[in-house]
Amino acid sequence: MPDYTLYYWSVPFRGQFVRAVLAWAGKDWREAGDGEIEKLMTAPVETMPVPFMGPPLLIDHADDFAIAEMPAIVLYLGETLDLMPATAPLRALTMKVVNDANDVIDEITLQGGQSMWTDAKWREFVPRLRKWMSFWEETGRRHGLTCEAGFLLGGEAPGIADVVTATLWTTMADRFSEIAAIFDETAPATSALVRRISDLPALAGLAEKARKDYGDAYCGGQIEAALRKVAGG
Ligand SMILES: N[C@@H](CCC(=O)N[C@@H](CS)C(=O)NCC(=O)O)C(=O)O
Repeated sequence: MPDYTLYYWSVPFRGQFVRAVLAWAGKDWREAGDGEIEKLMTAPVETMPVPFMGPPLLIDHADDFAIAEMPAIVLYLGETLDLMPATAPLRALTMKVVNDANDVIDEITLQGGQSMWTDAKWREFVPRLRKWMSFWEETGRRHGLTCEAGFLLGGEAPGIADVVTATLWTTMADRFSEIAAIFDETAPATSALVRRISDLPALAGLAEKARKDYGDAYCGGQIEAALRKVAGG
């Protein structure tokens, strides 16, 4: 049996960050699937492996430990699999990038579809999206990232910040042509970085599996359909 069970819907979206860290670390995991997730979400809180509102939720069977909230899961994997940077500032920056990524996907889906995109709303949002993208470009610039080489937080090898960055932007850009164009123009060095990182075998294999398992799906539901209309399918 694999070491981990991941509870996340059959779409990439927020769960893909956890899948990417697991894949990058060379770990196997079982996907619980939509039915089990629904069952767990509606179970009494006292019986949940960890109190949670919505997935992702990860169970580490070897440690008999369960954790929810995407950044907390990534931190747990980073700590236990020895993937976090060596210094406190770089560890804090790593988690800042993970939390920024979580904020971006909330904003791109209007907080999980609480309202729907219209052309006007999207046009109004694009400067803010560019501002988000520029955070990655500026963070990379401050750590020596160029279009040709380097990593988001410097160093000699990719870290969790790079894996999460690549997952955030390639998953989105590969599915929404307008976002891809804005990203290439606004954040060229980050765009080059995410292509380099996504080409690493573990992440390339995961992206291929997502295509096979989920097709073109990004976050699913009506909000994905609305996003496709404004941001290109
Ligand atoms: N802050 C949580 C958000 C969790 C969340 O919103 N999960 C979504 C899927 S991405 C869900 O299915 N939520 C169901 C619900 O909140 O009822 C995290 O970062 O993990």
